[in-house]
Amino acid sequence: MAEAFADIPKIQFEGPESKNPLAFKHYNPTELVEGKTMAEHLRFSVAYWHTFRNGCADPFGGPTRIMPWDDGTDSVENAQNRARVAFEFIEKLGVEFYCFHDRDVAPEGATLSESHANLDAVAKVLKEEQERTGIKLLWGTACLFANPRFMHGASTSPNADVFAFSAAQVAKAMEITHELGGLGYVFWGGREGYKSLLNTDLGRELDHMAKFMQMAVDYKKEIGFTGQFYIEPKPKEPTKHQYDFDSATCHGFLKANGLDKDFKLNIEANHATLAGHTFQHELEFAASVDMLGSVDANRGDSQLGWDTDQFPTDVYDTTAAMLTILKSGGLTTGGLNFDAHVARESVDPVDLFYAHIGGMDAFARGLKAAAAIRADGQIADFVTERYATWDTGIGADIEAGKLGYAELSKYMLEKGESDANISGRVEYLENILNEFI
Ligand code: XUL
Ligand code: CO
Repeated sequence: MAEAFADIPKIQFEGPESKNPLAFKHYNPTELVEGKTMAEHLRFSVAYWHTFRNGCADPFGGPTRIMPWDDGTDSVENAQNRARVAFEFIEKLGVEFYCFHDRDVAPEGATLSESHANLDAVAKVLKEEQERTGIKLLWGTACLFANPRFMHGASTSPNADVFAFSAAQVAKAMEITHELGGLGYVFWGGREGYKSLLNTDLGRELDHMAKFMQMAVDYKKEIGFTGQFYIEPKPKEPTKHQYDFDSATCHGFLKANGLDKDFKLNIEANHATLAGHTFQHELEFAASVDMLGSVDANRGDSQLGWDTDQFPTDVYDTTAAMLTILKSGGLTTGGLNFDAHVARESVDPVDLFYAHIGGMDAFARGLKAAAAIRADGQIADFVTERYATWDTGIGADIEAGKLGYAELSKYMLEKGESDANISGRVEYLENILNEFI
């Protein structure tokens, strides 16, 4: 097969002084940071759907991207060829992982069994390419949102047959993920939500979603798949309200249904901002309940307010994210998956390289800055000091569960007034952060 990116060399680290746009300035895969290589920390992944299936159509116009390797048909042969091109790209970029939905790697057939057969035929090529290159599958997932059958939802559809279809589709996607040695499997609730409460039995839909997840956990055991399950929170889009609104909502849902030990969260930056949170807030909450699993690395646009899925280039954001990731012990089964697409006007194949290089360098800078902030220790020391009243005396006794309202009333009535508060020093801390960026 002729190379699709013949005139593009393998991307190398050339350092901050380099002016070569096809080189890394900060991402040096073998450089050690806090005792691990950058590659081990960052675990980058290419998202198949955006990088190889998204022609960048928008509500006002059709696709613009130039993809000379794609014959524009829905044939299995085209899908297999595209898979080979994808691996050529990922290999040249020097990324270790990729992620896919069943329907972006292989065309949907006229029947479910035809779709299964198409997926098998493409998975065969994916496996060959994984073996040839050493590139690994970070996670697989199923597309339960594009086909009109999912117009009311998948597991939360009012149509029980659609629930059954979704289960069959996820079962197959999970089998293929297992077959390809996938490290995880993601549930993003596509159309699991509602457009109008006038036609929705919300409680019943949530029960159905819980049943669906329980069946997935059972099936995982049945087929011997040991990868990590993730839920990917998102508050809205395509529906008005998505049931997996944010990290806290997903945690509550999983906990309420006894599923919290079976899932971690896949936090997406742009989904966080759609929920009215920062990216770091979502990571920090997930970490606080031991559910920080993986990351869909992208960014939104503060002026647009929808899921623009842009490549991450904001070093403040990547620094904040890496601070939380390092603090929580790092990514283990998960990675930084670029769930991002090039701008509609960035039409050339080479733009795919610029986009990913930029994202990788932005996270490498974030990693270095976060490690330097941690080594400096001023911010962490400040936080420790801020909570010092909990380390001894009354605070330690409350944390240990030794006291109740009666004892605390007695304590405070005797004391008369609480000790003075100390300053939160927000600007002082922001200034320290800026020293490292
Ligand atoms: C949608 C989204 C998905 C998931 C996988 O907003 O982020 O691509 O990451 O289904
Ligand atoms: Co995503």
